[in-house]
Amino acid sequence: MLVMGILNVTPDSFADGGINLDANTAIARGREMAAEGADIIDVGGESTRPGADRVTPDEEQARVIPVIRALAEDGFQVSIDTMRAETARLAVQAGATIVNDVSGGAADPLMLATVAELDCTYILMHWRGHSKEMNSKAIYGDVVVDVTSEISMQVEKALLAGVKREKIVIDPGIGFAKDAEHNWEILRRLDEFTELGFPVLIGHSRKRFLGGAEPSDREASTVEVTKSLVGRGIWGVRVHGVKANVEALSQ
Ligand code: PMM
Repeated sequence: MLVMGILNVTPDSFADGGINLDANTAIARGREMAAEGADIIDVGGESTRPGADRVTPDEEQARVIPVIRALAEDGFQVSIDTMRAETARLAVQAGATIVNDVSGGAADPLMLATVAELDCTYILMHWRGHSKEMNSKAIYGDVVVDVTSEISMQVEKALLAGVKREKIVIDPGIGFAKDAEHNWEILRRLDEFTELGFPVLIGHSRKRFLGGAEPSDREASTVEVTKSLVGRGIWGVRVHGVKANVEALSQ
């Protein structure tokens, strides 16, 4: 299972408090995560925590591009966590090889065609709306049936736009328009996601459904969930605490 280290270059990410806002601090943390065993460094400049405001494209790009360039020059595999086609393009030009789009192509009408043109790996996450509105959209019949079918619809759109099937990774979007019970149900029934035939990424790290008042209280439960994914055909996990999760996977 691959470990993707989260490098949020934001002042307001819910789980790491924006400690990486300065480019040099972020680059140093990215190098540290690689040394701890991260296979991919996921660089993001816009917080997607529930209720967060959007940042402008200029601000997002100013945050992430120097960090991506430095880490890619070091030879690390870098992904760009963005919903914007233009940010994705600049990131890939700066050396990123993966576009991680939490909106699965739904936020920016140019995203899927841009990814097709860039010919990079595309992480297509399940999403129902921006941070301000997503909590009100956590309404499902059967959450796994609904989420897998909505992912499949976005996959179809990606393929129609020219994204190659073998470039697509899917992600159920833990915590995005989902309440705690929805997240646990998804984690119990992951085989229904792997059966879709794409690599599956899981981003559970330090999220609210794990319990605990503060994100830092959720590290032990994050590691427990990571361990529970072993042997279930999962492609990768997206985590803040690279060292603890890598250690857990090597036991
Ligand atoms: N979660 C967040 C941000 N980006 N990307 C993917 N593919 N999957 C996720 O679950 C995901 C993501 C929000 O968490 P953060 O604020 O800790 O980065």
